[in-house]
Amino acid sequence: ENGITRPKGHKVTYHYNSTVEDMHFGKTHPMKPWRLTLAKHLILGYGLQHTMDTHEAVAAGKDQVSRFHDPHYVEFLSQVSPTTFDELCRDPRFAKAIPPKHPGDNVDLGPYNLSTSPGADCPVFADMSTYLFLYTGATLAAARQLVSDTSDIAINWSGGLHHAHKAEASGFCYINDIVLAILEMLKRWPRVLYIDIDVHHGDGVEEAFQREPRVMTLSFHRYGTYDESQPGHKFFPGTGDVSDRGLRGTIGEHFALNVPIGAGIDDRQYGGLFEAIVGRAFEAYKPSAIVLQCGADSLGGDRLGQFNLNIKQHGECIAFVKALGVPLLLLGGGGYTARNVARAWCHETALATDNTLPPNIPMDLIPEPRAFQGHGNGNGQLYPAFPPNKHINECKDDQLEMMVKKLD
Ligand code: ZLM
Ligand code: CA
Ligand code: ZN
Repeated sequence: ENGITRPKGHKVTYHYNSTVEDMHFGKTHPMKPWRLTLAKHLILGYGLQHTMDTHEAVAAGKDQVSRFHDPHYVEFLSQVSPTTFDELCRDPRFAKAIPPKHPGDNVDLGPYNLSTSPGADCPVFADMSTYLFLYTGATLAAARQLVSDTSDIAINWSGGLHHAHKAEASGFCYINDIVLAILEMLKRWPRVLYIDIDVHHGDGVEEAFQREPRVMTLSFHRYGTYDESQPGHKFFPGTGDVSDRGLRGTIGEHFALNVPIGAGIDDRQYGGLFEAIVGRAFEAYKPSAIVLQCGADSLGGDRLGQFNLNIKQHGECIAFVKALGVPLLLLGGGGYTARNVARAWCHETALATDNTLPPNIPMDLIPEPRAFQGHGNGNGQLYPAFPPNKHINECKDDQLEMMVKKLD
C-alpha cells in the first residue's frame, strides 16, 4: 500500500541477529552496534522486510573460523571475556602472542592486540565471543545463500570487518568475516572481486589474498597524513598506496588494487573514480561474484571519516555494482555517526530490492521512534544535507584522473 514491492527477477536475503545489536565496546568507543538497531527499525518502518527473505543468524563454529584464522587465536576468542582475560594471558599457549611493550604506549596490550584498557581499539568487552561468532555466522550464512543459488543479493550489515588478521585483532575488527565468506565462495566460483568503500583501507582482506589470483581486492580509502598539526601521523591503518598491487614475485601480483584518496572528496569526484575503476576492473577480471564492503564512514559528517559523500552517492556505488549482474554479497563495516549509517544502509537495502523510498521518514511506522529522536538531531529525513567534514578539500581533479591512468 506504500508502494514497496518485491524485486522482479532476483531474490534478496537479509541476515541479522538482534543479540549483536545490543553489544557495547565501551562507553565512548566509536563502534556502536546499536546503529544496526537504528538501521533495522528504519528498514522495518518502510516495510522492506516484505521484499526479501530474512534469516536470523546462528553462531559460526570454531572450525569454520579456523579456515582462515590461527586455531590458537580462535580458541582465545571463543573463551575471552573481561573476567577470563587475565587468566588466558597467563596461559602458556597464548603467551607468545603478547607484543613487547614500547615506551610511550598509552594502553596495555594483551595477546593478539586485545586489551581490557577502555582506550583500546580492540577492547575485551562483555559477551564479546557471542558477538564475534554471531556476526561471522551471519556473513557465512549470506555467502552460502549465494553459493547455493538461493539468493542473488545477500545482505549482512553487521559484517564487513576488514582489518582482522590471521592471528591479530585490529581496528575494531576481531574475526575477518569477509575473508571467510570469500573462501566459501571460492568453493564454487573461479574468481571473486572484493570492493571496499569504507573510508579505511581493507588491509586484512588484501593481505589474506595477496598471493591469490582468484581474488581481486579493490579498496578506496583515505590515505596520508592525518592532520596538519601531526606530521608523520598516518590515517589508519597507513597502508594501501597506489603502488601496493599484491605480493611481488607471486602469482597474486597485480590482483590487488588501491585507490588512496585525500580528505574532503565530494560526490562527483568519488563517483567518477568509482565507476571508471570498478568498470575497468570488472571488464578485465570478469569475476563470477562480488563482495562489496559498504562501510558508511565514507559519508560526510562521520565521526572518524574525512570524506564528504552524501547517502545518494554512497548508494550509487551499490547500484552500480548491482547493475553488473553477478551474485552480490553486501556487508557493512565502519560508520560512526549512527543516524547516518542507519539512513545509508536502509536506502541501500531499498536499492537492493529495487525500491525507491520517500525522502521523509514515516515516523509512525517505525517500531520505536524514540530511538531516532534520542540521538542527534533526528530531523525525520532519510537523505539529510550533511554537515561536511571540516577538512580542507585535498582532492584535485587532475590528481584523481592521474590515478585512473596509473591503475590501467
Ligand atoms: N588509539 N575510545 C576503523 C578502525 C580505526 C590507532 C590511535 C586508540 C580511533 C578511536 C577507542 C574510548 C573500520 C588508530 C587510536 C584511541 C592507536 C582509530 C576507545 C576514539 C576512541 O574514544 C575512544 C576511550 C577509540 C578509538 C577513537 N581509533 C579512531 N581511529 C583507528 C582504528 C575500522 O571502520 O575500518 C572497520 C570497522 N586506530 O588510529 C591508534 C593508532 C589506538
Ligand atoms: Ca576502503
Ligand atoms: Zn572504516
